[in-house]
Amino acid sequence: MLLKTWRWFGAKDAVSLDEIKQVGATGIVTALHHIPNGEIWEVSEILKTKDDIENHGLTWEVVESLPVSEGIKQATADRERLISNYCTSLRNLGKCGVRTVVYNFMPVLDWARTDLEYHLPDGTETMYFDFPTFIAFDLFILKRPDGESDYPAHLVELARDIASRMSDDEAEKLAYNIIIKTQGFIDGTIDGKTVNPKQAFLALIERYKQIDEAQLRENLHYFLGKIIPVAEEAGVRMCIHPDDPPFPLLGLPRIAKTVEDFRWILEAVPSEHNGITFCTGSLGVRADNHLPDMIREFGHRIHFLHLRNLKRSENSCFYEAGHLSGDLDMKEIMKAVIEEQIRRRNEGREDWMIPVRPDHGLKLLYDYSRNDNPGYPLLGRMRGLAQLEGLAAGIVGFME
Ligand code: DNO
Repeated sequence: MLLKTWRWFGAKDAVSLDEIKQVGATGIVTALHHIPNGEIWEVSEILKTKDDIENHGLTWEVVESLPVSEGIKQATADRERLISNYCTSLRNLGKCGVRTVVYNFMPVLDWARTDLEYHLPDGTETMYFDFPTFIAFDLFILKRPDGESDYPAHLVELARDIASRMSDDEAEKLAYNIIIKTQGFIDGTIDGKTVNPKQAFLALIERYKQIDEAQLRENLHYFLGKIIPVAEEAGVRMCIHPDDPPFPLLGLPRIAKTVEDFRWILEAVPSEHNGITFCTGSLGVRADNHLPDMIREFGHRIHFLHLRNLKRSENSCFYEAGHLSGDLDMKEIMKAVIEEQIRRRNEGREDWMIPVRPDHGLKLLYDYSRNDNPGYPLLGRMRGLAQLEGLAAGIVGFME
């Protein structure tokens, strides 16, 4: 009852396709990471990756991600060219039979964590987002001008105190983790090759001075208006990834974080091809996002699932917990997913199985001697996948 997938970062990934087969996944989630953002994914390049995957007895289920260039998010003069390239890539993916495509519309920064090596009492390691520490990075390390008014006053005071106690090395490490380490490998706007990354990052943020939530929504609407008809023709399902974390950072607008946001996105272009990547770990940071209800409401437009758990604490802080521990009720989430799949199957929908990947994982055992990307340890994800598979099997068993 689960279409089990696994994120693979291509030839550079320390986990090989042969190994992925052993963890029990049948589908691959990947992207053409070697092609710079904004350029066309040619059929020949898509086929190279697809053939490689299929030669290992696996299928390329999902593209994560076909990145949306900053020029599209900001609606610069270059936007038409960038959208036209995006549409060509979608047509090419459709021709090659790769039919589910993830993207996000987060300005400048994709996901954010402040500690990539947070130790849990059982000896495993995970990632932490500490909001005051993030604010310390923004206001006192990056020194973004006029940033204080973007955060509640009591958090700014906490941040000031954190910054005053941080050594230069700690401050540099924090900036490196936020700007580069968590971004480079997922095709973020800044990677290890950028000269003076802090300055480049500030310059990018500065470009959003005139862009508030309403304007960013308009830019997303424009983008969807152009690409969804192409996705329909190409037989490709688009699925937007939620903001992670689901609230504004760095004074930048974020528009994919709440039930209202997703209602707006789905209604903006009412097509099955305009869908969602339902990421429980992103959405679940907000206690006001009731995830099983959201699955029931948006189910027919959910084309991809990222399942993971987290533990929240005060001041909007959280860490990533094991897949079945933490504050999210994974069994209710899984039950809602299975019910949606059954509903689809009864309707005769060909895509009744929603690809699911264990999103992130705890670092454990042999993972410590490996060098996997942050959040993507081999064994931790394998344990997550096994837990999710067992949970699904149990739920289905009780339904029959
Ligand atoms: C991080 C990921 C995100 C995600 C993108 C999708 O681990 O969940 O980087 O891939 O936001 O576009």
